[in-house]
Amino acid sequence: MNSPETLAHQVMGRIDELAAISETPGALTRRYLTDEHRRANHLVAGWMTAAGMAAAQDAAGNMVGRYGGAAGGPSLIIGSHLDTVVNAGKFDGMLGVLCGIACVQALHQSGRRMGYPIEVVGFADEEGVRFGTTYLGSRAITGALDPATFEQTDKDGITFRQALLDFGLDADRIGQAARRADDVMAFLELHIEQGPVLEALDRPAGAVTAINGQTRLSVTVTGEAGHAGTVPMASRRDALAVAAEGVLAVESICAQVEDVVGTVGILNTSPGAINVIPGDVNFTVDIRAKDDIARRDAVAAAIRAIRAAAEKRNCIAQVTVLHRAVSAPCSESMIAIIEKAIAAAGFEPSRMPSGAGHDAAAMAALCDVGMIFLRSDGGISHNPAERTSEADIAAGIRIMLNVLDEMEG
Ligand code: HGY
Ligand code: MN
Ligand code: MN
Repeated sequence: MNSPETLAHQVMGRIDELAAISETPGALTRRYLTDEHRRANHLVAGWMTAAGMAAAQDAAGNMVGRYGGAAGGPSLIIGSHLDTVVNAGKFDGMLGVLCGIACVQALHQSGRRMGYPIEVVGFADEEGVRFGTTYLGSRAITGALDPATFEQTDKDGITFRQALLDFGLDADRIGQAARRADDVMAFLELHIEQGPVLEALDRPAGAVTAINGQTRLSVTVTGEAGHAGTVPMASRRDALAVAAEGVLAVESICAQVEDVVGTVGILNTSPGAINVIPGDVNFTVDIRAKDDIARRDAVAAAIRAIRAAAEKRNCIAQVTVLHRAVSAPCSESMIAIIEKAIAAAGFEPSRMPSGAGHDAAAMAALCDVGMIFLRSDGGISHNPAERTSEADIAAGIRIMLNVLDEMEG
């Protein structure tokens, strides 16, 4: 059987191969239901097949590899996502899929079958960059897609429904991707930490306790475009001034509450000329917290502040909720198994919450979930400088193989 070190070296090469599949040359951006998504799925399907799995794309565009067990019964699903943010790092999501394939490859090479089937899933859309709402691939698997979601549009006005059709899929058949709880033993996700904790502890891996809840808003402010030189300040309806006050309100509201974070990631202003008062602005708000009440209070306060800023300037602010996910606990049994697996690999285990969202948060609606975090160099993520070392990847593979053994019971 290949050693974890050999497998980690192979994973590193595959990380680079996947990173080359991008909508933007020289930077990594791979959104849901694009040609790049199709190409990435094709590459991953080949690796799944080579690892002894039967690979197939499901009705939502997730790439699923199945490795039978010595007995039938519910399967352990190992997975993470293959889509990326804009100008992304190359480990976020992909590392978890590739480590899952590597572990099955190790079993296959030694002719070993676990007592349960294993499925490795490359989820099609975790970041939610294209349609604003996240976990579309994993929510298709849990059967939790709201019909209204299919009418959400991307920046070009293409609906999720149309994009599925363009990709060769059908919104009306996406239910075929859904799994029954009886068919799933548990879900395991290996993911980069995307934060500084493991590096500060000088540990390669940790067990995740819970995934923070998140609310994503789209805010449209309507004022009145006007001449920058002639409209008196007192009579302006400056939509960008409203948005600016809104951005600072999100920052100050979230900074006041422990464990609540808030971000305005996108802001578009129109008409966008140096000598024209902005008449229309659209911006997004992303607020997260471990505690769902604290998150909801912060969201309500931010919306109140944005509306007050609009009223003060005789503008209109429309707020749309793009996505809402409650915080998702990892199961105590999976946390304990992962801690044991980390210790068996020779490392000091640690437990930690996840400020980042993950498909595990969606899968928690279907089954017990567990997450292995791997150290992020410098705690950097959602940035091309994102990196996890080959040695830590080898540790992650060793830990994941230990988890598979522990799951034998
Ligand atoms: O936004 C997140 O937390 C994740 O990267 N989707
Ligand atoms: Mn991400
Ligand atoms: Mn991710």
